[in-house]
Amino acid sequence: MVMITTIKTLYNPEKVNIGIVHIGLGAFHRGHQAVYVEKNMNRHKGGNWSISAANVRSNAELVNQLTAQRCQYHVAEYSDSENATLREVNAIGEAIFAGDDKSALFARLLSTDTKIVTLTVTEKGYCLTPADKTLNKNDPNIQHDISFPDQPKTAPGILVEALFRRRALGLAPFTILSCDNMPSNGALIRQAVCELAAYRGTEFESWVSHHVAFPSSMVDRIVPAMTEHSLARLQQELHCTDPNAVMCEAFSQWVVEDNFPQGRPDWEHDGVQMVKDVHPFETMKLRLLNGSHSLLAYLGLAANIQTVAEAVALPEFVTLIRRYMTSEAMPTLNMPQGVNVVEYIETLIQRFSNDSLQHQLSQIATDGSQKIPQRWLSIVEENIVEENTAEEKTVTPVVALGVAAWILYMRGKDASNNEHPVNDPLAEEFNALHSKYDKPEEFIRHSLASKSVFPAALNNNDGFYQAVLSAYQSLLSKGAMATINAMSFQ
Ligand code: CS2
Repeated sequence: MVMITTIKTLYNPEKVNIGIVHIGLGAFHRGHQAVYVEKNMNRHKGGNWSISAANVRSNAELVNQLTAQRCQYHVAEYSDSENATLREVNAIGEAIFAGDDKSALFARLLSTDTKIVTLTVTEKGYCLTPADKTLNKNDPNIQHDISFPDQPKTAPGILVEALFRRRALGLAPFTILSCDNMPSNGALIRQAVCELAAYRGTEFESWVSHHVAFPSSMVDRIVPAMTEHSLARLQQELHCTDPNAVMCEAFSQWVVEDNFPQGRPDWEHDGVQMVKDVHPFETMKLRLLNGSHSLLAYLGLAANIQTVAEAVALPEFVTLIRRYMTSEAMPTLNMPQGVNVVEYIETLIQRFSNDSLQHQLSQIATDGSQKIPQRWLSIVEENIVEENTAEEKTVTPVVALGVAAWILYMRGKDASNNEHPVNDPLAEEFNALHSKYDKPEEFIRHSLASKSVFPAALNNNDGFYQAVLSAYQSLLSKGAMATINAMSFQ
């Protein structure tokens, strides 16, 4: 039996105005940002900050389904398997699928009412090279957007074209707010937009860099992708038959850099932390929460485990992530003022144990090449610089084990040679490396030399190489559980 609390919309959705355009309409947007906007409009009984939410590549089906329900949907927030809040949300005023025809999206982006454009386009949507964070000019979609700027395919290309047209019309720009899991995400979208804008002339590029604000933000809520199974559970447990509902944890956090020259909702009254510097929050969350998630994903999958809650039900995994967080990640963090790191870590472990979510490890494992640089590799890099050890001994054995498990996953075959799909932009590159170098020594050396993922300091670092190699060999010969055991209790 689940105890259900229900929360209804308190404003008339027909009487609000759209002020935010969001690109990347998935479960996370519906369960996180849209809920903060909903709370804001509930408090004001309406307002001008309703959202026009767009998908530009995939998921036209969700757009159609939402439109069929006038964009009303529900968010089921589970504190645990016995307590949930079912929230009605009307904060999305319209849903747009901007595939080949982007006219509806551009109409919104050019509206004088649009003050903010928010993004959840995932790490790869920024079209930056993971290792050095500059625009990836080898990306065919970026090449397309450089050659045909008025028919953009990428998120940075769409933003540049919209800003170009706004400037030509004499309109003020909008503020671009990144809500993706990357440190300094505002600076990253600025980098992509400005590099691309430079192809439209230096004058325009200078207008963008002087007039467009790119605040950073740290977003946090565990919102797994919806499945038939989770929809069926909502129906059974909460009597909710909404096909667009999302299921998530009760916890939610949004820390936003307060830099909105075109105006913003008064989110500080809705639980959003509006701050001057988001960076300490971002690194804390990425290295502790997301870094642990990635460890659970690659090692859990190697041990044939399917969900986060199943992994942390095993004491070995809890010991492993606790050790990673306290001995490897924590020493590199400048914790935000007022946050107690020990409590933060314990809360994370509790959040991971929320078994009502059934958060699939395979979902977290997606796009690892875009995720591990900011989650793990920056930790190793900083440790190397700080230690400056002559013998190059690695001080981050758990990250080395994680990297070994990631490389194993990227082969597309587990230790027993059972195949699995690899959903990652660099899947082919790593598959080719594996076919070319069948000796573990060579495969690992060449994998770590991949400049698309590993920073220069790790391309040829002997201590790190030895640690990854021995972990990889142990994963192959002893399997994941024995490897973790040997490491956690040594
Ligand atoms: C996860 C995140 O899929 C992943 O990579 O680590 O989506 C995670 O659930 C969120 O960042 C939590 O805020």
